[in-house]
Parts: sequence; structure tokens; C-alpha cells
Amino acid sequence: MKKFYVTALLSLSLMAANAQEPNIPMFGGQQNLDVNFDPYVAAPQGFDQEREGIEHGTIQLIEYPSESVGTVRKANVYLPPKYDKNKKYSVLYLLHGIGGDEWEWVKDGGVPNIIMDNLYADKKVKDMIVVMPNGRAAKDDSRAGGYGSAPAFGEFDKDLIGSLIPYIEKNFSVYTDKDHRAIAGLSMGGGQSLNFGLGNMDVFAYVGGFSSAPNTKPAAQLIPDVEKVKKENKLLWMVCGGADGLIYNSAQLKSFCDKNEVPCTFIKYPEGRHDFVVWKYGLYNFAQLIF
Ligand code: FER
Repeated sequence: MKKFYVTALLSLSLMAANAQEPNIPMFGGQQNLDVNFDPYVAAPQGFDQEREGIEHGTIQLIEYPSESVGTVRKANVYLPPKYDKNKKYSVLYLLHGIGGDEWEWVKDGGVPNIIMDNLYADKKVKDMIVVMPNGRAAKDDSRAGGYGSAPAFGEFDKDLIGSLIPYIEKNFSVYTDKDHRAIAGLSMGGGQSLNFGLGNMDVFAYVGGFSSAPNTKPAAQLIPDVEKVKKENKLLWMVCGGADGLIYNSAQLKSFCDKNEVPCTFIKYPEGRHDFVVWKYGLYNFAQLIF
């Protein structure tokens, strides 16, 4: 029988709200994860460094009316180099953590534009735009909400599917079917991606969770129908730091998938903590596997 040990202490130590993502430690020896990890292959040097002599994409802040929240909400959109309205693009929805907002990936060390520019230059990704919303679906969606805003993260699927996706599809030159839509995120955003992605397989064919938080549903709830996920999901991909106390959230899903022969990748980033070292690696790899 597989055993997972995660202390209540860990959650308690995280209750202090913080504008940055909390740095979540592993308490030595308290986790015994009996999980088959997929091989870790380091990202190449410079994957997250601005490179000279290549073309660059742009990031623009958009505002959209949210029916479920009842406010005008913000998101950042990365458009690749030479974005061309005569072409059609796939869409990656890229979500932030409990301490973040629509700026976290861009301003707090995720460098998604640099990672994507480099991948484009090397022809390692399909044509896609990257939408970075505010996943705290509340009238006050500021970072000040801290852990108290966890319920608002759980409500974001209504805004995402009901308002943001239709807005993106009306205002950008993108495909509108599930095979051209992916969802991934870090920590709370990783849990949202697993919950919303697997819960709406008619909307998202590709799902990624980076260091997913305790908002991740238990595997049996995420995958109530094993045959359906095998048929409809095209990618279920996870990464978590080996020194991240939240690794259990991903491990329980990976373990369920292995038992039920559901294709699922789970990489343990060696010594990785709860930070952008792991999340940049996540974006770099996930982006190459979608569409
Ligand atoms: C928790 C620990 C971590 C939790 C959320 C997090 C809602 C989220 C961390 C992050 O997004 O970085 O117990 O409960």
C-alpha cells in the first residue's frame, strides 16, 4: 500500500499571507512517496535568458467583462513574434499561485516571454498565444487576499470558461476547439489547471500542473471515468520540486494514473523548491508538448 505523510504543521506554517509565493520547505523524512517519477532532463543552459539576434513577442494587458464575477477583469496575453491575424493560433492558459495575479509570471521571475521567444526561435513550439489571467475570481482580486482568497480560486472556472475564453476567441486570431486549448499553472494555479482541465475535457485537451497546491482534488474525483480521460485528454503533465512539501498533491494523482493505466507524466525536479526554478522548467517543457 502506498503511504503518503504530510504534516498538518506544513499547512499551518503557510497560513501567513504573503505577496510572494510562500517558500514551502520539506520537513526531512516526513514524506515517503512511493511513486514512479518520469526522468528529469535538465533544460538547456540559457532557456530562460534573453537572447540577442532573435525576434521577440509582446505582452499586452487586456480587460474583459466577467459575467460570473460581475466586474471588468484583467489578463496578460503573450503574442509570439510576427503574430499574424491571418493565421490561427492555439491558446495556452497559464495560471499563477496564491500570492500572485495576472502579473506574477511576467514580473516575479517566470519570464514566460523569454522562454517562449527562445522556443519560437528554435522552432520547438507550435504557433500559440499564452493568456495569463487573474485566477482569483472575486470582486477584489488583489494579492492582498492571501490564503483567504482560496475559495475565489475555486470559482475561477466559471469566469474562465464563461467569459475569458469567449473574449480571447473574439479578439485574437485563435482556434476555438479543445484540441487547440491547454491549461497549466503553478501551485494554486496548478491545482486549478488539474481541477478545471480534467473537469472540462471538452474545453481543454492538454493539462499541466506545476507544484500543484492542496486545492488539487483527490485523483478519484479528478478522474471519475478512467476510460473517458484516456480517450479525451491528450496530455497530463506534472512537475514538482523534490524539496517541495506540496509534492503529495501531484504524487497522489500520478499514483492513481499508474494504477489505472492513464498516461501521465510526473517529473521530480531534483532538490527543487516551491519557486520559479521549477515553474520555468515546467513552462519550458509543457509548451513543447502541446498542440
Ligand atoms: C496550502 C498550501 C499552499 C494552500 C495553498 C497553497 C489553500 C498555495 C501555494 C501557492 O499557490 O504558492 O495549504 O491551501
